[in-house]
Amino acid sequence: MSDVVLLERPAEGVGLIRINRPEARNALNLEVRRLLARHLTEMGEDAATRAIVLTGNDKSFAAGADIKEMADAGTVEMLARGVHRLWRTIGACPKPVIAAVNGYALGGGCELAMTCDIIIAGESAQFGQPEVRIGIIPGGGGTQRLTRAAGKYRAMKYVLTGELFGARAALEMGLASEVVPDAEVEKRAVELAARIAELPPLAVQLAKEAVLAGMEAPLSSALALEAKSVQILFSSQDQKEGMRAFIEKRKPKFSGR
Ligand code: DAK
Repeated sequence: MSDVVLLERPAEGVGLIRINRPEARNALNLEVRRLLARHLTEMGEDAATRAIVLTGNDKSFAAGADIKEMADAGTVEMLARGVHRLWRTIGACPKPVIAAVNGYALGGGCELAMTCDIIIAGESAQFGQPEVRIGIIPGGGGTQRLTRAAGKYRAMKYVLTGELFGARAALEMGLASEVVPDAEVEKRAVELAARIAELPPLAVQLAKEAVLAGMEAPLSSALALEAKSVQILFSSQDQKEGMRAFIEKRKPKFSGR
């Protein structure tokens, strides 16, 4: 069994996926990407997993795609590897995914963090899209997701120069959700995931869907989607339970139905 990606269950309802190639600063080779796609798909289908934490180690979340693995590849080979499909699988996980970032999140590593829904960064984390320095451009969503998070002028600065930026800058430009001391990154991510795991899963899933689908739609369509989603939730048991519990001043018991 390969151990380049490890699975843990740090709290009730929380699955943790750990990238484990410390000798390569957690560079994302094909094996790691395939395992990430597989585990995220499986956790997405597993009723006992309500929220997911994706992390690396204290030196690196992920230093990007594995340069050694792709340095000699041609276009046909890159197409055949289907890396873009793996990225889509990762982004399509229906459950909330929280990136717990310590150390480097560069290139494909920064893009991986940006496919997550929440980013918790350690104070000394370093983000960046340095691909231009090695003759390519971001290929896992960096030109688009960084621009949507940070705006054209900041994104352009980093995509065109390949310069790295720290956790505070990431927070300030809307890329990180929170910055915490390095030693607390994983704990904080698990704490947030555990809190989400206690909430009614259908509402959580539709909330994620509405935010993501809405980002790609005109405002009127996005608002219509949001309205339909909230209407649909009125046929769930958890909506009845949540509202009754509020009125009866007790803790709700959600069933996921
Ligand atoms: N790939 C392969 N090996 C890497 C690596 C990487 N991205 N990053 C680090 N390593 C390896 C180093 O080669 C070194 O290996 P040995 O020499 O010990 O064998 C080991 O990890 C330790 O690295 P350093 O000695 O360099 O460690 P430092 O702490 O001094 O520096 C660093 C850490 C992360 C700042 C530095 O290693 C670095 O700059 N790494 C490269 C960062 C980078 O350029 N990342 C972008 C990669 S390109 C696509 C979609 C997406 C992509 C491509 C295609 N399609 C849809 C087709 C994505 C592309 C990328 O991400």
